[in-house]
Amino acid sequence: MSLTGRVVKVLNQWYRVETGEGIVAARPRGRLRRGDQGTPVAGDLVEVLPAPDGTARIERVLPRRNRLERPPVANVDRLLVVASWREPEIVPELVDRALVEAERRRIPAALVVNKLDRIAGRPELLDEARRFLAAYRRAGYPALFTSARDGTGVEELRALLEGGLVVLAGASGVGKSSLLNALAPGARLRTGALSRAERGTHTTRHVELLALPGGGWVADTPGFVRLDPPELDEAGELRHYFPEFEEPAASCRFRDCLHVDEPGCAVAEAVARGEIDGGRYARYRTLLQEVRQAAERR
Ligand SMILES: Nc1nc2c(ncn2[C@@H]2O[C@H](COP(=O)(O)OP(=O)(O)O)[C@@H](O)[C@H]2O)c(=O)[nH]1
Ligand SMILES: [Mg+2]
Ligand SMILES: [Zn+2]
Repeated sequence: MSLTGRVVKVLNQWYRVETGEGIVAARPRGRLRRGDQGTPVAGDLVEVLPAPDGTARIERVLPRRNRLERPPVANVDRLLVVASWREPEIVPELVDRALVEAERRRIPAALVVNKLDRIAGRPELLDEARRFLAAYRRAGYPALFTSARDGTGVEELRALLEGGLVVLAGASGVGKSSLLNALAPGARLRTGALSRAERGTHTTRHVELLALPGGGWVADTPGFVRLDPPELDEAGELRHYFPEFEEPAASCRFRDCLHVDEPGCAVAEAVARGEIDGGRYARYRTLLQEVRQAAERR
């Protein structure tokens, strides 16, 4: 009799599947590897058939709600973009690129600026960081400060991650593993120095989901070090991945307005009035150009 479970770890050809009756080591049956969904990835819901030797065979990968490519994780409930304001210094472009990735894959996202303790005593930096977070809140993203060091915001973050499958993304050194250790004290993830997974080059398929104490799963990832523009089929798609543009865009003079220099652009007007954050808008324009240039090269 087959069971349904979730792939929580992928290592070479073996998959660890949490079935509700415990975790089994499973391998896909041969045909599946060329099947519609391709090979299973972490987060996949699968049907497994237990074998007499205690292992199991993956019979079928259930349809995916969504899928991230890097890291390969399916059925993601939230992409948590983690940054720090200092040490390392914030890179807004990375934040926006990660959010664009979430939007195009229809994954709800949220933003954390960690290491609050580093700037808490410096009003000018704190102000800047507050304004930065506020822009994302206005765009509709939950956005909060945390400090993995002193615990600020960790309970709020826990509430935000409730129950689902969360993928953390962010540059190396911002405190992803530290935050996970604060959320799941049993996890004892390596922090500080680059972990082996971060240095390795053959680790793209090696993803592990950690169980959160209150339920749910989280994937600590080697970080989004990618600065390349998203590979969109069409550059015009990009405007749909900045949620704060949506409402004003309905009033643009041209229906296919890209919100760059078109006359009667209601998005540009909203930026001029301060209703849309100027930094986000500027980064949209830069990213749009990059996406266009990348499309021309292809
Ligand atoms: N001051 C301070 N340091 C932190 C905080 N979170 C993490 N760190 C430190 O930043 C470094 C990188 O953290 P780590 O969790 O490995 O980052 P990751 O690469 O994103 O997983 C480590 O030395 C941590 O101790 C924080 O909230 N405040
Ligand atoms: Mg880490
Ligand atoms: Zn427009």
